[in-house]
Amino acid sequence: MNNTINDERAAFYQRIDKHNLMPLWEQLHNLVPRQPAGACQPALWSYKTLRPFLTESGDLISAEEAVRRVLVLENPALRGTASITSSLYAGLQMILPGEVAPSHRHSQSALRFVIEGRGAYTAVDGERATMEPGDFIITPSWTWHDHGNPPQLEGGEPVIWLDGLDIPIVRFFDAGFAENYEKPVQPISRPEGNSLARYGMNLLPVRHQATSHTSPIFSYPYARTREALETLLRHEEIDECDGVKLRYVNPATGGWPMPTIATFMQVLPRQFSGKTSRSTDATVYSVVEGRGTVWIADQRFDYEPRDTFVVPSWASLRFENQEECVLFSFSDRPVQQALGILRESR
Ligand code: GTQ
Repeated sequence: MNNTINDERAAFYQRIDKHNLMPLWEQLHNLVPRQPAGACQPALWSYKTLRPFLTESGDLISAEEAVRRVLVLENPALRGTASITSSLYAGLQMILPGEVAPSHRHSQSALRFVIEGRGAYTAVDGERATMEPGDFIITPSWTWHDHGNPPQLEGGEPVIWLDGLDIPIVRFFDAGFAENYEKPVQPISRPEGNSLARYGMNLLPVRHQATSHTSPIFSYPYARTREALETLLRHEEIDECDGVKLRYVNPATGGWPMPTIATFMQVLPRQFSGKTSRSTDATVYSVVEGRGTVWIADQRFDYEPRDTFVVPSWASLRFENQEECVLFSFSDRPVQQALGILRESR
């Protein structure tokens, strides 16, 4: 009897399969899981291990030929998709003294988080920002951007940063466009520091109307972020999960710097034994200062400065460290908030 019905069902599935049909009841539990069940795995990329590969890539291809000389950090469970989480892309980009990564623009939003080296710049819509380690820089959707490392008198140094893009999100929507600028380097129309003076001093131009989805500031220097964290660490309550954690904002709206990617900076105090938290926005971390331990789901990772690690959606997360640690991070939180599906538990 049971066999008969199973055979009949199997035969039915085969017949409807030819018509591009499938029975929901065989898949319902996978399609509407009780809790997040994505493929994304916890992982850590040791900077010590991958730094020599960046040097090698510098001998193999120029920034001009590569357009962007990047080693993509692929989640071990998402190989072949250029994704570090289901929704986000991350890579380490290197630019050598004298090189230019030519100007282009695309629908995808990008962030740069500077890891190593000084003297390079990113130009965004007519203004340059010199890159210093720990700086957070945005290149919003459809803005012209090029990167350069002008030759210095003393020779200069390689500059390396973490790229975070919403490539998988834009790919999901099939909404991606891109074009190259007519020249490798875009013209400069405003002096460096102009947007920070206009929008980054707790002041706004008097008739400024916030009309854009993106922050009018495109460089958030580490020196200021670090000072804020230091002050709060000394005077404020420490969150038992996050230490002291701040989010980067669009100063004209209080919203996120870009509509698809949230960014954060946090300091974990000395002798910290954090409580467990979880959240549906899978998050990529870049270690700025200090060595420590992070528990992600049931895995332990020991990190040091410049390492990158990824925390999947709804994985339990717990920090433990002796030294004071500073961590930069980014996630798709603005998208989940806009859709009303963000969930956290602490
Ligand atoms: O710098 O414009 O890592 O377009 C991937 C795609 C960097 C960039 C990436 C890009 C860029």
